[in-house]
Amino acid sequence: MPSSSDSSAPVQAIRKVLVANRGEIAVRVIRTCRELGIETVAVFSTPDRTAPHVRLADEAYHIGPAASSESYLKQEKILDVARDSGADAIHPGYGFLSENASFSNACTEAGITFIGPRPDAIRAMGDKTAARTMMQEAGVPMAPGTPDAIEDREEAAAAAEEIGYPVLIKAAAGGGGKGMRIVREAENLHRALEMAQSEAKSAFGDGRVFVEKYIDQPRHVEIQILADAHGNVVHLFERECSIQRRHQKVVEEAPSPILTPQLRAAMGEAAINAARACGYVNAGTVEFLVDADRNFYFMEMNTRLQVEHPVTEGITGLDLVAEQIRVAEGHPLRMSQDDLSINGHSIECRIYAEDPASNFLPDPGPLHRHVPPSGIGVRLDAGVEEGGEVLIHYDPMISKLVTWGRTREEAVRRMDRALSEYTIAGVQTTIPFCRFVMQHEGFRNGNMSTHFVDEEFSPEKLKPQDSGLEEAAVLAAVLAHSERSNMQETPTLVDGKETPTSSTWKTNRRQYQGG
Ligand code: MV4
Repeated sequence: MPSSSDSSAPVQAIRKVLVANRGEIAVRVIRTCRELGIETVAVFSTPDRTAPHVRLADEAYHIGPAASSESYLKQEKILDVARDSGADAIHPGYGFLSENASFSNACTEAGITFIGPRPDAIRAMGDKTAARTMMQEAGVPMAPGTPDAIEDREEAAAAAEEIGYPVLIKAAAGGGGKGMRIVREAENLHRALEMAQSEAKSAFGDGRVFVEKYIDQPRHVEIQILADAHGNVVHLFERECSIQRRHQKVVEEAPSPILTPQLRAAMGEAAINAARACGYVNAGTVEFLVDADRNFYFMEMNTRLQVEHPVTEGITGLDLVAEQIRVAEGHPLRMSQDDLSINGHSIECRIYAEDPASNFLPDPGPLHRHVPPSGIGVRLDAGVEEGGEVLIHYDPMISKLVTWGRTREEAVRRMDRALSEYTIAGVQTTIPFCRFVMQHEGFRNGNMSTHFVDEEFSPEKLKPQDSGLEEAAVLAAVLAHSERSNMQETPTLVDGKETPTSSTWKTNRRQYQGG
C-alpha cells in the first residue's frame, strides 16, 4: 500500500452525490454511485425532463431552460439544489463546470465536496503558458518553445528562428486547437501571428499566444493518472487518441499500439511528475504528442474525467468513478504502481448523430430506433434511448461503444461486429465511419497519426450497404414496432412497473381484503 505522508487528513464518507451533468456521463456516474450505495441527485434542463439520467437518479431537479448557460452552467442554481437535497458532494462529469476553478472553489466554500481537483490545479493547467513553465521546472519533456506569451512580431521572429521552422503558434488560454497556426516559412509569420492573436481574443477573450516547434505527423498519446490527497500518484497507462476530426476524438484505444514498455514507463513517470508539480488530486490526464522517432512532448493536462476513460477501465479492471469518489472522501489510493498491469486491449468508438457523408454535419432529432449491440466483450454507455431525442442544444454524441479483447486484433474485430449489430434510426450516425476505421488496413496495423482522418477518409469510402438495405430493414422494423405499440398488446410501463388495469386492481384488492 502507498505510504501516507499526511495521515491526519480526515476521511469523510460521501452519502449523496449531485451529478452536475447530463447524457451518458451523468448515467455513468449514477451507475457507480448506485453500486456503492450512494444516493444520487440529477439536475435537468426543460427538454431533458424525460432523459435517462433523470429517470435513473434517486431525485431530479429542474434547473432551467435548454440553453446550457441557463441550466447546466448555472453555478448558484446547482449549489442551491445540492443544499436543498442534502447532497454532500458534486460530480461535474466532463465539459460544463468540470474545469471551472471558481466552481470547484464555490463547492468547497459551500461545504460540498467537489469530486475533482482543487481550484489552483485547474487554474494552473488552464493557462497553457503557466502550465508550460511549471512542466519545464518539473522536468517534463516539451517541444522547444517560448516560455511565456510573446509580445510582438520581433519577439516572435527571433523565437521562431531559434526554434527553427516549422513552428506552431498556440493560444495561452487555448486548448482544442483554437487560435492555432502552423508557420513553415519566416515570411508568413507576421500574418499568422495576427490571425492567431485575433482568433484567440475572440474565442477566449485573451489574445496571448506562444510559439512552439511544430511536430509533424504526431500521434496523440495521453496518460491517465490518479492522485490522492496524501501525495500518492499512480498512472493507469496510456490511451491512443490519434483518430480525431477537427480536434474531436472519434476512436480511442488502450494500450497504444506503438508504446514499448520502456517508453510507457518514461511517459508514465513524466505524467506523475506533471501531476505532482501542480498538487493534483483526483483523476486526470496528461496529453503528449509522440513523433515518428517516438520522442514525446507535453501538450496539456486535462483536469477532469475524460470521455474516453472506459478504455482505461477495460485494460485495468478499475472503476475510475469509484476511485474518484474514494479519493474525494480522503482515502489514500488503494493501489500502488506495482499493483497495476495491462490486461488485454480496449477500443472506444464515439457514436455521434452526425452525417459522415455530409462533412459530419450534426443531425439531431428523435431516436425512432435504438438497438444496442451486446455480447462478449461489449459495453455501451448511452445517454439517449429509443423514443428519446438527440437535442440540438447540446453535444450530439449518442453513445460510446467500447470493446475488450485479449489482443488488439480481437478488440478490433469485436468492435466491427458490434458496430454491424448496432441499429439506430431517426438520425444519421457515425457508425459507418467507425466501421470504415475498423476495416482500414493502416488502422488495423496500428499505423496512424493525428492526420489519419484528413488523409484517409472520404465519403465515397463508406460502404453503400450501410445506407440502402439496412435502412429499408430499419423502416420495416419501425413500422412493425409502432403497430405493436398501437395495438397495446403489451402493458404500458410506468417507472418500470406495469400500469395497473382494473382487473389487476381487483385481484390485488381481493387478495388484500381476503388475506
Ligand atoms: C501541436 C501539434 C504539433 N506540434 N503542438 C492540437 C490541439 C492542441 N491541444 C494542441 N494540438 C497540437 N499541438 C506541436 N508543437 C499538433 C497538434 C494537433 C493535434 C494534436 C493532437 C490531436 C490532434 C491534432 C490535430 C491537429 C494538430
